[in-house]
Amino acid sequence: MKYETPEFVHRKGVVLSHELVPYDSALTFNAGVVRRKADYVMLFRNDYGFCRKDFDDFYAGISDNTTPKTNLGAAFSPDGVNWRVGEKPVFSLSGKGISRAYDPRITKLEDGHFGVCFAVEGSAGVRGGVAVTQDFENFEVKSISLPENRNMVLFSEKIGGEYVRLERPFLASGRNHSIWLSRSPDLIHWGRSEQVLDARELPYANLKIGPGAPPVKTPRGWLALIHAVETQEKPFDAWSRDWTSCYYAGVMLLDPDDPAKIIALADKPLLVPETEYELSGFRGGVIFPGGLIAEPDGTAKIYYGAADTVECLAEAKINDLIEFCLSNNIINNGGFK
Ligand code: M1P
Repeated sequence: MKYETPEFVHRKGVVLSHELVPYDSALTFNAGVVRRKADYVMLFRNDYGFCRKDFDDFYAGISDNTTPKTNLGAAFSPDGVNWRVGEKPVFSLSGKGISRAYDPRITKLEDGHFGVCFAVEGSAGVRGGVAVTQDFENFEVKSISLPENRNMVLFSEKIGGEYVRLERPFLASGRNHSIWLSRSPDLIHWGRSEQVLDARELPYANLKIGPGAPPVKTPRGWLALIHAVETQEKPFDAWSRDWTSCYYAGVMLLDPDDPAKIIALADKPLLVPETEYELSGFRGGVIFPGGLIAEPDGTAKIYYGAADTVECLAEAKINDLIEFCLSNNIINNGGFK
């Protein structure tokens, strides 16, 4: 690998896999996580209805069952490490040109509700949705964007009196998809969009980037995880044999009052696929961060999907994440802003 995970990031391993799910499940990954008063809640992407053998059969010309069905499951934990999955899936969308919803991210909002962002796939392409819930059983969908957009994350506070989200529209060129910020008075109508980061400005991306977990407020600004995609020459060990996209997790600090402005952005990734469970699976080489929890003792819990197959946890000190952004900052080093 061209990059290495820095030493201050400590992997805790896989925290959720399909074996823990009491309903049809093949892959459990790309979760959003939030801490409540007495426990932690995770919404995870649950792909089902196919398995590795279907891909082997596909390459042997005897099956074409390579498209999963997807729903979202909920899991609960007393400590953020040990998880119990609820009895049935809690969220799915289909109909009106939508075939499935996936990649949830959760934000605790100021009014006590939880904002849930997700992507939907369908006949018109990929779109980004925003819902709210109080109990993780009933969800009110507030808005679903125009195609082509996804990887939405909500900020936990209104800024300048408005809800704010990061998102990742697709460019018509098919490359260099970049991170944007939009604002809303009501979680329904979104606009006043600004570009935050162009994929071409990030040294460890050569294809696309996207927002990761909902940003966490720190004394130095909003700490925001991203994912960045760099295509490699050699394919990873993946169910589909030609998978060459390497997904890193990265980190940046955004201005507390104007989060469309980056204060600091490290020139190298925060998490690099290195372990067996990150390097091989449905799509080997993928690290996809969707949850960042700031603990009272200064530890950050980083939740990420690995290889589009399992959900993992890594920990780091919040101060080390901030220092990593500041000391490797491409903005101060004659970067792009
Ligand atoms: O397979 C890797 C990831 O690909 C997409 O992410 P993005 O378009 O942001 O790079 C998503 O399908 C995601 O679910 C998946 O993990």
